[in-house]
Amino acid sequence: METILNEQIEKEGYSSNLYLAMAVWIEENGFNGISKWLYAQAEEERVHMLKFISYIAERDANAIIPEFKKPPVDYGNVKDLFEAVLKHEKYISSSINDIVGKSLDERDYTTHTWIQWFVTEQIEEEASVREILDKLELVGDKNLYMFDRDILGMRGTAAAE
Ligand code: OFO
Repeated sequence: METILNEQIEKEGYSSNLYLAMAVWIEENGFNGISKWLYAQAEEERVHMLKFISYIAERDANAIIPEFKKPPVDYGNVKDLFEAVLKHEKYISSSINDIVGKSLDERDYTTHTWIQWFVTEQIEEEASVREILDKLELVGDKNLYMFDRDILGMRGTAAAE
């Protein structure tokens, strides 16, 4: 269990860096709304990483801060970028499911209960990215200015600050 939880530290930390890299790229391309959404997302992923670190420590195990691979520097276009976010979130959901499965295999009901917060979080995160992709489909390439202006209304207040 300690190993798989440590692996998740790396995945959450990489998620944070990935969204940061996306935020920087999209900001350079003039989409300030989308970049704020991504900066807020990067912050959330950092908080997720910290939750794993403190849970491991609480269970009297060793949390290890890993090396992170470098995220890409170019994400194509706005739609490609959000497709990449969805793909990444699906990957994270499946790794959270692996932790759920392992906690049951090992009869570690404490971890099983604790990880449920992430199960719910992943459902919400995937749904919110799907909603964004649906909106992008609706507005089409010509109205990206409006999409960029409105995206901050599609998440909590953190991104709007
Ligand atoms: Fe996007 O999620 Fe962390 O867990």
